[in-house]
Amino acid sequence: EKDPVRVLVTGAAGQIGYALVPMIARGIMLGPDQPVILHMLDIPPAAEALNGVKMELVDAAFPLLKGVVATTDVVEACTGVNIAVMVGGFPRKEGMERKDVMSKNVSIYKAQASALEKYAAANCKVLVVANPANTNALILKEFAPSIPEKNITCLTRLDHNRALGQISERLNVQVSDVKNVIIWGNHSSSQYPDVNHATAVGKPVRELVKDDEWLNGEFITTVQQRGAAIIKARKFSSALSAASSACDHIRDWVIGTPEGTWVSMGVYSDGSYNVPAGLIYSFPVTCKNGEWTIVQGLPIDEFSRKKMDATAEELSEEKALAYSCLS
Ligand code: NAX
Repeated sequence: EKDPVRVLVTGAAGQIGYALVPMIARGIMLGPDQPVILHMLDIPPAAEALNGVKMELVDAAFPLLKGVVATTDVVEACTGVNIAVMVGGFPRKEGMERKDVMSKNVSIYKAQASALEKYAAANCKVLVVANPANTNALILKEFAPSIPEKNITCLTRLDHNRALGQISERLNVQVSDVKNVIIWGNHSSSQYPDVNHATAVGKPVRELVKDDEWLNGEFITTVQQRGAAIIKARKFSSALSAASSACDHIRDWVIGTPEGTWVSMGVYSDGSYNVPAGLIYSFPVTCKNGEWTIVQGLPIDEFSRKKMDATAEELSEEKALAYSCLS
């Protein structure tokens, strides 16, 4: 039997946490033959709820689950973890300024970066889910300088999967037959869902849909606004789809993407596609041997260029705002 992998979930008493931890314990993130030890972190007001989640994990008797650490102590939570899924954060409340929310998250991510840097296992892979996801990941990277920048990512796989879902519904094909959509940029409504290189049942999506107006308009806004549509319908924000997409993100990163298929991940920009270096920006990536690589050489038309630049611009502003909270 394989040695267990230690997986940290922060914000584990929250909505996404509640959907995510059973998926991890069932092998959906790391595979059906990979034992896991779950580390769950939340803050003291949620300690009792967190303990309730731990009780349910025990009650579910997951064969792959070899241990559960449920704690409000960041050091205990981070110690020895191989994978860290950062779901905990400070949500925007009504009437709050953007800067105040940013400031709260900057201090959370700064502190958790230091704990991961000191106590996580070497080569720990980090996925930031909590919003503002790209900028939280950037702060985490800045304050954990000994963690390789390639190990720090943020979640845009939910947006990617939403785009696959929309194309599948529109064409009435299986979602598994749609591939190679791209989410460029920020996990926010400025993101650019791009189908120019996407295929369905092996044919270009643009040729099959035969409606550029829809693809350049309603399709894009539907994907961008999907989070808000879920809140309107459910009165809570996306949770099961976010948890499932977080598992997809880590699984593909660790196990690899299938030949000929790419996925979207928020990663540290090296300047590919003229995206400013030094931002955490969502790109198309392939993964192999536990490492992601940005897909190179895709032709970018003028429509795409504008949208890719606009979302980069927003990320640069967020970065500046985050830095202003540090001083
Ligand atoms: P919840 O409010 O249900 O849960 C968040 C949990 O984090 C709470 O239990 C809270 O006590 C905990 N927490 C707060 N500060 C913490 C800290 N310093 N350390 C550890 N835990 C802490 O939110 P939920 O619906 O689970 O969403 C979690 C985060 O995911 C939010 O920031 C949300 O905006 C973000 N999302 C990101 C998505 C993405 O695709 N990147 C999509 C879904 C989601 O909206």
